[in-house]
Amino acid sequence: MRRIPVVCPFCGIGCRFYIKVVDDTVVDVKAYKGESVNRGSLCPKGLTSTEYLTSPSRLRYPLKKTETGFKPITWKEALREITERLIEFKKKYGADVVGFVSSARCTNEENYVFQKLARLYGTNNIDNCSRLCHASSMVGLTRTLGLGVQSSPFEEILRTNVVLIWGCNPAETHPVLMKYVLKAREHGARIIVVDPRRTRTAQLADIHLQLHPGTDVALANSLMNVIINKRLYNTEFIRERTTGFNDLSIIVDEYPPHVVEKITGVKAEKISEAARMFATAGRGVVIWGVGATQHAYGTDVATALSNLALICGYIGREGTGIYPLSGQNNVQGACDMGALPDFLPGYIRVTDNNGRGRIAKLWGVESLPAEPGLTLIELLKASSRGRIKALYIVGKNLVVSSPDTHMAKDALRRLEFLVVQDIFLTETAELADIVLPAAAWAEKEGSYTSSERRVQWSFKACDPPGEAKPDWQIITMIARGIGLGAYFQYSSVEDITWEITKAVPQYRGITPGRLKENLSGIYWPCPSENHPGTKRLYEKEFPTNNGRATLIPVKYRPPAEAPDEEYPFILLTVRIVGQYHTMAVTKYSQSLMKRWGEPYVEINTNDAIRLGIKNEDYVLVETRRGMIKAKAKVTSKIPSGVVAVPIHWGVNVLTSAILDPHSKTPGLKTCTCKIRKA
Ligand SMILES: Nc1nc2c(c(=O)[nH]1)N[C@H]1C(S)=C(S)[C@@H](COP(=O)(O)OP(=O)(O)OC[C@H]3O[C@@H](n4cnc5c(=O)[nH]c(N)nc54)[C@H](O)[C@@H]3O)O[C@H]1N2
Ligand SMILES: Nc1nc2c(c(=O)[nH]1)N[C@H]1C(S)=C(S)[C@@H](COP(=O)(O)OP(=O)(O)OC[C@H]3O[C@@H](n4cnc5c(=O)[nH]c(N)nc54)[C@H](O)[C@@H]3O)O[C@H]1N2
Ligand code: SF4
Ligand SMILES: [Mo]
Repeated sequence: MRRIPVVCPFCGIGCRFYIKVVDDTVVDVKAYKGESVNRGSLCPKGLTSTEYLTSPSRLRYPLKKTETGFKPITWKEALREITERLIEFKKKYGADVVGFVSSARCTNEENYVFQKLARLYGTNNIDNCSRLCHASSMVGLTRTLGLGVQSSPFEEILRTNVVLIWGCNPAETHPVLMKYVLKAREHGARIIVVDPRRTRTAQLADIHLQLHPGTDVALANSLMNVIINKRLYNTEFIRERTTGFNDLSIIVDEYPPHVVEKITGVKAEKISEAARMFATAGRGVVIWGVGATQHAYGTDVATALSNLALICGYIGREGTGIYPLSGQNNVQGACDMGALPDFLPGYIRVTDNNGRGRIAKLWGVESLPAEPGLTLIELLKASSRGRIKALYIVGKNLVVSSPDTHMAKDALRRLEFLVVQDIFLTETAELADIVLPAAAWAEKEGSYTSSERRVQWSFKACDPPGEAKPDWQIITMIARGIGLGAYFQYSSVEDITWEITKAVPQYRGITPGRLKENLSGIYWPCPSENHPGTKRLYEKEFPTNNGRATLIPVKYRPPAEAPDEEYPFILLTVRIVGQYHTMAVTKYSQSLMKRWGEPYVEINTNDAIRLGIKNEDYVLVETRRGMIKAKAKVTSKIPSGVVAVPIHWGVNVLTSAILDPHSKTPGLKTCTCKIRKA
């Protein structure tokens, strides 16, 4: 029997566990009890994560689309076709007609080589799934703090006095983080939850601010209004470590609780009580999720939450911190590696001549493209218009996860050439000209970076099925095929990890050797090989020009779609603990499907009575873009006028592709709808 240490392939908490292998067969999963984030516990997804690996539906051979469907082809044929087409597009139209979509499910090394391929091919048209969740936080926090990441490790939560959880339901989505919150509560910390629904997380709160969807900026400003008017803020911190307090005070003055009660539906006294509880705790943390960020004003919400933490001085000290949770297991790493249209590895702007020059020199080329590329949804929109002619998508089920499925499918169908590299024949792969079979997490090795900035090595436990290969190998083969072989001389994953230590300043001391020895991982920034890594950021200064954080006031703007006579309800798209995103992999897990196998629509009890809908009746939910059918779950946990649908069963036929102007994140979280009995 062998016990192979791996990192969970699902969420950004980054749990560590062992896979037990007997005679090359995976037999069991066992949580790692050492100094990992999970210290012995795992959620249902982690526990069942090996089930889908052996599914007979796994992709085994490269596939080519023919008139009669897909036919298996050899790797040689697949590579020839892809590389010939890539060369042809560049010659005929220039490199910017091709887009690259990277995977937050792949390793740092794979994201690194993929963005390198895009850039050496000649374009910055590369993005990853952070665009759908995390980008608003990245942009909002970069403008306030200088860097868009989680400031502190989760263990800080154990030393805090108040936990503010905003637009996030960790009881379902980050169960291992929830353990930290519950422990903090045992030690006496207070919990405040901001969510339109009475979620499993909200049920544990001391105060639940059940706001109308989309009114977050008004509520955050009102909390600050109380904190400033009652002088509950941290004068010293504001004076020494921030700028912009006066401007902020002027704007939040427009949001007294009695005014904001009318916008948010939250009672004025409750706003004041929460503000007092938060600001007077001495130590506090703010955790937020995609209920805060997936809106056309998501960047403003992230900015407002950053302001709120700053005026209380809840950054850079023990028991404090901001936690813009990164969703997928390696979305943090994908961004760190520069799988972004505006940033090179290590958050160097593509427009920064010096920084770009340094990377070009490291890669041994004269120059690199200096124009920012298109973001994820912009790539789709440009495909619809014929401006993007080919896409190479790695590990992303874009057809199902993007807003407005009809638009997304149409965009992909219009492409002249689509390559999808995945572990299953997903809805997106079905539209491809060539499908490439990838090895899954346990079948390859490499590093992943969790929401904590904790970089961990995952070892190989078993072989991939058929002729599937690790993503980094496939990407390297394609690079060689288009004449970039000299820049992709990697014979192992470690060769790439070493290059990352040179390209990404924050990873300088994070060598493959250290990663393999330290199963508990290393936190970036880690400037040298003897540096232990940095758990808590901003203790002395912020990475801004003047070392201070900037308080940037933001104003409330009403949601893009307001309920009207035709579409009187607000639809929320939410997650449940036992399913993951588009179900691309979880639908092959029998244990999860048995318990969490069916979609539903949460509807308020009074609304249901009014519409003649009983629990478990089939209902139709319709928006301006599409319709779904599912069973009703009649409940008082959701307010009247709001319905909620789990995202996992193709919810995006309903949603809209409206984008936040700053982060280009789509408003996936809410839109208006109507509902009736089927
Ligand atoms: N089981 C499971 N876990 C996951 C995932 C999964 O698919 N399944 N995905 C992972 C990924 S990639 C991510 S990004 C995270 C996301 O993790 P979460 O952010 O926790 O995910 P959601 O359930 O989508 O949204 C959180 C909450 O936002 C609330 N909400 C909706 N609209 C609003 C609003 O206008 N304002 C406020 N304040 N709240 C609102 C919803 O009611 C919901 O309870 O989860 C990760 N973990
Ligand atoms: N309406 C609505 N829509 C949403 C959201 C929402 O809250 N509401 N949430 C958004 C968010 S936060 C996110 S993160 C996205 C998620 O969107 P996606 O990333 O598209 O969702 P997944 O289903 O996780 O797809 C990941 C794909 O990677 C493949 N894969 C897994 N491992 C590997 C590997 O090692 N190699 C390769 N090549 N492929 C692999 C899987 O088979 C799957 O096809 O959804 C977004 N969509
Ligand atoms: S909490 Fe996240 S990382 Fe941990 S076991 Fe569950 S899905 Fe995996
Ligand atoms: Mo996400």
